[in-house]
Amino acid sequence: MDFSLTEEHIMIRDAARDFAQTELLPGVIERDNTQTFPKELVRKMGDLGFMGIMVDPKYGGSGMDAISYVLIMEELSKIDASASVMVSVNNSLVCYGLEAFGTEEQKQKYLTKVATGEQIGAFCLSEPEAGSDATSQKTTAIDKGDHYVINGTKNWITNGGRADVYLVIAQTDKEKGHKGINAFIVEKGTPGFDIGPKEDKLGIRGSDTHTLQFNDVKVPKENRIGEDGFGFKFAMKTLSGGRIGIASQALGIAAGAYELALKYSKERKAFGTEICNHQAIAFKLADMHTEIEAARMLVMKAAWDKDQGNNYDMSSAMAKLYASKVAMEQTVEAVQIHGGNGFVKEYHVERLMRDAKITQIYEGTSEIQKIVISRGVIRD
Ligand code: COS
Repeated sequence: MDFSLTEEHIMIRDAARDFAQTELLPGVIERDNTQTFPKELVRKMGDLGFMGIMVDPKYGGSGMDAISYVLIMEELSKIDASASVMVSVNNSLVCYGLEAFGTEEQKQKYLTKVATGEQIGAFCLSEPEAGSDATSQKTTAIDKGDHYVINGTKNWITNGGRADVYLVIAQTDKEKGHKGINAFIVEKGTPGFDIGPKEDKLGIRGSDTHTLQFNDVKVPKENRIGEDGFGFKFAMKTLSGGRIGIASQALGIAAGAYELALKYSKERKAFGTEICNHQAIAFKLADMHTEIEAARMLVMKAAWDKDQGNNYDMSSAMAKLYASKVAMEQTVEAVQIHGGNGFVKEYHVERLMRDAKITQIYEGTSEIQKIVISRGVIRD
């Protein structure tokens, strides 16, 4: 068993670290305050190949592996989890969904643009009454021969206002249950497709989250992904990879907070010495380091499974469940180590603590991950 990274992986990780330090760190507090993220920064991430990391270069991607993907995600998330969620959704949900299941025409028309970051993608599964219970889709897509007509509402959509290409899950045949669900590519600006106001969120405030309305939206039949009725499986398969992305985001948030806390504890003095010399703090650092390393192992294992062509439903669920728990717990500890300064925005750890919470919720709550894991355990 070899735990070392290749030279190429180290180069990729260092490039992401450098980008995060030089381009994302300046302005991250302001972006969090104002709930904004400039297009220019998205374009720079596209130029570096971060928007289509695992996509085949023939479709404009970087042709890297899943290990590279999680290394990039970890480094971006240490500094700005709003940037990394855009990267995660674009890569694991939109690019992967199109590349793995789209037709050649769909790949040429949409993937080539989304993989370079020229266009941005969004993944639209959640609804007011279908978040965890994803088979209960109320959005309908009625078959009208050469096109479908979509009606309904989608909620909490990452990149909701910014995206150009939306992958939308909807129910075509209610009688067939989840086997009557389809996935469609919907372009921004299609008549009847309206973007609601931006959500005012606890964390990842730089990323834009919206409700979307579909009122008699006509979508050509060639924009359906896969066979009729493939939509639910499409969502599940795609989300398995998405969970690797969010797990690596959670890992990065935890690691970023830990690195700040470690540095602070070596500088801040109390009772005549740097606070890291007090066992109360030193033991916190020991626990943080151990927990984060354990999370990293699970994240890497899930990415490795994907690269090997193994099934990664279980390993991605375990990685997300554990890494998001570590992110939540260890960012709280990082705030504690910072004391009063931890409560102040300029020290960054309070933002990381707020950002951590969503990793236990989106792309399947922790409770959903336990359903996936327990079913796998019992089945195997
Ligand atoms: N890959 C392929 N197919 C899958 C799958 C996967 N990872 N997971 C489930 N399926 C298939 C099942 O095999 C089943 O198909 P068959 O009837 O042909 O066997 C079908 O999907 C329905 O699965 P199941 O009966 O397990 O559905 P449930 O309603 O019990 O739901 C969970 C399963 C809970 C796992 C699913 O609804 C889920 O993941 N929910 C969370 C969704 C989510 O992440 N929401 C956040 C939105 S994105 S921010």
